[in-house]
Amino acid sequence: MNVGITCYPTYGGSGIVATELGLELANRGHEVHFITYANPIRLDPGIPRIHYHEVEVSSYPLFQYPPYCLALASRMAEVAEQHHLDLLHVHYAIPHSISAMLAKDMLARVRRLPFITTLHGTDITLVGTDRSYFPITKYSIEKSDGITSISEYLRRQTVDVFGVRNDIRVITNFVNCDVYKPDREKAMAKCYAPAEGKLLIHVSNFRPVKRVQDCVRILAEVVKRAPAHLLMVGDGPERVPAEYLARELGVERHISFLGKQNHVERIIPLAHALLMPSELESFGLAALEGMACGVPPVATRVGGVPELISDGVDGYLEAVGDVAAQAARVTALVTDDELHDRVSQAARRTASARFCADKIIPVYERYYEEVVGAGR
Ligand code: GMT
Repeated sequence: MNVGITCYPTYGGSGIVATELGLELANRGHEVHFITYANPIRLDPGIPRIHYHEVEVSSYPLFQYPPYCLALASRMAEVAEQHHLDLLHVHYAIPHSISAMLAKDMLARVRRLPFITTLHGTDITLVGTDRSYFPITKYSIEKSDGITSISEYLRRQTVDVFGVRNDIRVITNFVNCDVYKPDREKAMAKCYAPAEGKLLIHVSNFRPVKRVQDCVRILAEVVKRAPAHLLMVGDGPERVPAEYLARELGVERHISFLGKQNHVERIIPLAHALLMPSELESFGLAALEGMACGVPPVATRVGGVPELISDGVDGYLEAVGDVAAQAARVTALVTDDELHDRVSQAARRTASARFCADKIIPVYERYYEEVVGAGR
């Protein structure tokens, strides 16, 4: 198939899922056209069957807000016509599905161009419920030829909040289990924490919803009982407050802020536990990446996370903001090798059995066939 994919190309779960999906589809012989305003961060250039079309938004003194949504729609229509796209697959409803809808209308006289919208979470739970975006988000969902959601939780939320009647297909996040894999020796860990015991890791876009400061508080509790060092991977508005808190709690030498990293699959396997203390996660891709690497996640019982983690089996779920409980779980994992091995192996098993790319990508392919076939 010829597939057009649009996503936010910067750091964020939806862009990562879209990029990994495109790479997996290209590996399986599809022609994949990314239509975005920048090269998606995990997309290394020069991969066969991957094409990149940049969306340029020209500014003009009259445009206080350059109309990205329209520039994207024009580019989508152009690419679809030139490269005979079978469908557009947009990630994150706002504004991508509206642009796809316009592109579809623009081509309607020439050919059918169905589009699928994948809902990732904040497009529904935060942005979409903002009154100014609510009607257009609802409309874009209703107009999509196919809708997927990354968890059952998000599917229910979408139906409850927007009252839409579309069939919303749950297709979960996935991970490439050959790329994300355990490293039992963890030999490179000492490059990050020479003499400071086990590594902990947090990976996110450092937005308030991630409760990044809880990671610092958890680390501060853990180091009272066992030597540990926390790697903070990513960047965003909560980074500076977290750095400040680390100094305030006197634990700054036990934490490294690594910023944005393109190859987290090389760093995650070095850790003994992954911290995900989020206020909300519709799925929790970072936890899945940790599990595939045999790194047990210590997370919060929110949104779609219980669909991924079985508490006490392949990771832990605690209440949002309960730093003491999360710190106790992490302390147990870094001090009890037998417990760590058991949870680590179960985490890898869950990732392999339910969320590996080779299980999920065929589900997307079948859905593409269904949506494209519906118009024949
Ligand atoms: O919160 C993020 O990491 C960004 C956000 C996005 O849409 O870019 O992530 C959402 O999509 C991820 C990939 O599908 C999910 O794994 C995250 O759980 C979800 N984030 C939230 O729901 C807060």
